[in-house]
Amino acid sequence: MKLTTAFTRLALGSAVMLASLGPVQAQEEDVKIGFIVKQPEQAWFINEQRAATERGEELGFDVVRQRGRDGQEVLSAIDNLYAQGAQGFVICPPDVRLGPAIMSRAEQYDMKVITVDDQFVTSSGEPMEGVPHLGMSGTKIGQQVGEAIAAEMEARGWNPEEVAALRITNNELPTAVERTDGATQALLASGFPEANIFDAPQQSTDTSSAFSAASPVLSQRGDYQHWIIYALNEESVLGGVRATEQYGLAADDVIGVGINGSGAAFAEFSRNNPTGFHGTVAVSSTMHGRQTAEDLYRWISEGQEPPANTETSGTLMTRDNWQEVREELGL
Ligand code: FCA
Repeated sequence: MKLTTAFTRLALGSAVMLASLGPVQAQEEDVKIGFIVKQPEQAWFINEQRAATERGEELGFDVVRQRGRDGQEVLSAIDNLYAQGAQGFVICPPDVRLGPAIMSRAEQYDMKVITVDDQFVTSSGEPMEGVPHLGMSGTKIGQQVGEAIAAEMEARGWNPEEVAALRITNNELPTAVERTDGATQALLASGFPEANIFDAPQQSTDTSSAFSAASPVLSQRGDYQHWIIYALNEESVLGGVRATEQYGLAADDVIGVGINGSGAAFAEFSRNNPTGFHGTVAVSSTMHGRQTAEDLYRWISEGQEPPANTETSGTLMTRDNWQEVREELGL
């Protein structure tokens, strides 16, 4: 294993050398693709990669699952894929601004690329044209989050003037901005006061970074007893909910609604005592994994170009219906 890695490193050391080696191409009919994700430990991505692999088994192509937590890891994953004879990869990048660098490496190797979940941006921050993308329709799904929170506030008889919103943000990621903006729009439309919305910017899109971002905001705004929480995903909302627990707020005083509908939410709904995590807008990570893998396979094997942009929708999942929705979305 070590030897292979060393050889790979050596062989892939320079582009010039590669050009003279020629592409390591597999037989036409042997399709192998990579599936690279930014957070391989997150339930969403575990499911997405698994679904891609299963689609490969059904249609007869190989899927190599890889992690790319930063630019360096992504580039070595691509080198590695090339060395294995892969003809392309699906990727959810750790930073969407890496798009141009990732594409230039892929083009060197003549590999086809599809982005999933997080779309590449150009150096001026525009979505990168020419790379097919499949992701959730962030604004709409965000609006569903805002509507679900507003409905639950009303059900609990809360006066919006006395409620604070913890908005966990990630401004580097356009889909995250769309989602939290969508939720904000829906809340404002329901009569929620803008002045009661407090930002907690997170460093990365996971529970621990959301927890760290949320804690200081809660202590700075100690005068509010009721809190609503939203973010780009349920992992981050859970970080916020855990912060309210640590701060000493009761579950009844908190309404958190996430996005994804993956293992993290199922674990929360399965607890005996409800927490402040009220619900999540579930999107089919299974479909994201299967569809992008299949699209790439057909592109490689049949020359059929995937749609430029596919937007997926979501369904609200709460403690009451999560098992049905899970089944419906094949999660
Ligand atoms: C982003 C988030 C993930 C998931 C995905 C669809 O990548 O970080 O949790 O929501 O979009």
